Amino acid sequence: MRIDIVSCQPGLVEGFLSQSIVKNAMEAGKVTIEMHDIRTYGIGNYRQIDDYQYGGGAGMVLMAEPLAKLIRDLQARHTYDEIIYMTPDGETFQQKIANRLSLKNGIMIICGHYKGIDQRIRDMFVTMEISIGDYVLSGGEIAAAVVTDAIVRLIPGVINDETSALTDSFQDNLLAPPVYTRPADFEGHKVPEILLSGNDKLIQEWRLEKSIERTQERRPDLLDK
Ligand code: 6GU
Repeated sequence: MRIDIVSCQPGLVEGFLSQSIVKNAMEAGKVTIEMHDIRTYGIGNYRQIDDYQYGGGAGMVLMAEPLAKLIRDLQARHTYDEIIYMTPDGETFQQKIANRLSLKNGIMIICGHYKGIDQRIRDMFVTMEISIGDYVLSGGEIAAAVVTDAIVRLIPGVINDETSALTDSFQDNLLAPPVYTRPADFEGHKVPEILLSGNDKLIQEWRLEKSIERTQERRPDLLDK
């Protein structure tokens, strides 16, 4: 899988890429991730990439020309199943979107800044718009890192335990059950007896029951889906 991230502040994502599980995935050859700085395609001696918006109003807009050049250069070298624009007015990111994207060969993720990008780039190139929730970030980079992490950890072999990602919260609209490790008694707080029983069938039943309980308590909306 290949992920190209287009941004005017690539450093924000690079820190994450060089430290995380995503780094292991890249080193294992499971995914190739490249950052592309819009500034490189800026116009004139000052490498201009943004300008005032037509119609007036505060806030700069990322210009169409540098972005179009960068996107077309990438398209000339690689094939993209999706060109994603990170924006608070996009579709809210969900596990099922991560699942779907983890099966793609190539995706491009464009990070906006300031007031966003010229609408014509969205009209001409973008195939999917994603928000990571109902709050506003100052740029799309952290959101792109969130989406990249959620996708990459689903690629087979990226997490040591292959079945681990499938038992995450949200994979079947249920939150994950509580987990425990040694010691069996911590300051008088004991691990539920059943987890020490060695009876796998009973343990699975207990986990499902706890998952349902926790979901009912914290996210009843998930059970309606
Ligand atoms: Cl994708 N971008 C920005 N700037 N803010 C956001 C977001 C994205 N998702 C939620 N808030």
